[in-house]
Amino acid sequence: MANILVIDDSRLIAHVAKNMLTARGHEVTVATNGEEGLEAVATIKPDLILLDLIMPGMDGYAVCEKIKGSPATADIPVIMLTSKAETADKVRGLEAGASDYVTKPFEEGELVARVNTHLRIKELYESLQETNRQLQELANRDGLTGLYNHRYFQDAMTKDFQRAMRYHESLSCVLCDIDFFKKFNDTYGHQTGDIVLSTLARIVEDSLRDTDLAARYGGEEFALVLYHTPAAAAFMVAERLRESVEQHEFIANDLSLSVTISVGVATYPHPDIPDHKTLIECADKALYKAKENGRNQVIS
Ligand code: GH3
Ligand code: MG
Ligand code: MG
Ligand code: MG
Repeated sequence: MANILVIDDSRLIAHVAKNMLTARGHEVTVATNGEEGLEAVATIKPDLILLDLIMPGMDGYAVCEKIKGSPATADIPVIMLTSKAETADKVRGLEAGASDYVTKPFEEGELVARVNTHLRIKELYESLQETNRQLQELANRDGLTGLYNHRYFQDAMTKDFQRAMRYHESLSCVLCDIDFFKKFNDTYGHQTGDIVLSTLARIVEDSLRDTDLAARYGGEEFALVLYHTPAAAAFMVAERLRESVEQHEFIANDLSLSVTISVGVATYPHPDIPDHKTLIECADKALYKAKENGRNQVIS
């Protein structure tokens, strides 16, 4: 079941709460002052905290503010334990970030019901966060190849260029374009073209370090961002990729097919490259030259 932390200076109260919740299958840890409570929060990362407000030393308000103030623990629901039914205490506790309160002495049914309610809310919240993460990831990806999409690439470039400038790091942009792909589609069909595109995406990924970024820049164009990579090293990565593609046997509909790519490389720092847009433009110009020079080659 759930991992619950009870923080109360009264051992009797803590014991009663522990018994009630253990009987319902929960795992319960007890801390008898604020400091000990915060330590337990950090080490056991409980699913829920029952927190006494009036304690000697660090009181419940201060403990609650600490828990809510740290991103690592802010989402753990806190239920206050208030001995007085005084509204002002409850309001202050809720304002400190508590989700709810239980008045002492406990009525077992109420304690258990409130605990379970907040565990359910937490679970729901976590599943929403997970869905949100998955949606975000999906929104960043290209459907056919699974690589990052154009928008994500542009956003990453904007940020990465800023960082490269600030920390004086080198940053390379590589643009690849399949040669005569229109003719390829016309000859073998669009579906076969799609198979080539997804296979090419895997070759591109395999040619990169985990930290680098690969995106589908356009229809049959791929973009790579190489971090901490000066021009000569970027040229080598691009040349190795060009060679891998040239040597790869693409299998589609029992046919063994081959394609080649032309590649343009640009690297920051460079006197003519003041921003990320120019970096991409330079890579694009280099790619254009590679096409003009006869394709299946890298120009930087
Ligand atoms: P070049 O060597 O100059 O790049 O010639 P190209 O034919 O590759 O260039 P062009 O830009 O004229 O054509 C790109 C082609 O890429 C057009 C289109 O049929 C194909 N293409 C773009 N997106 C997709 C896609 O998602 N799937 C498939 N199968 N083909 C695509
Ligand atoms: Mg107390
Ligand atoms: Mg193109
Ligand atoms: Mg092309």
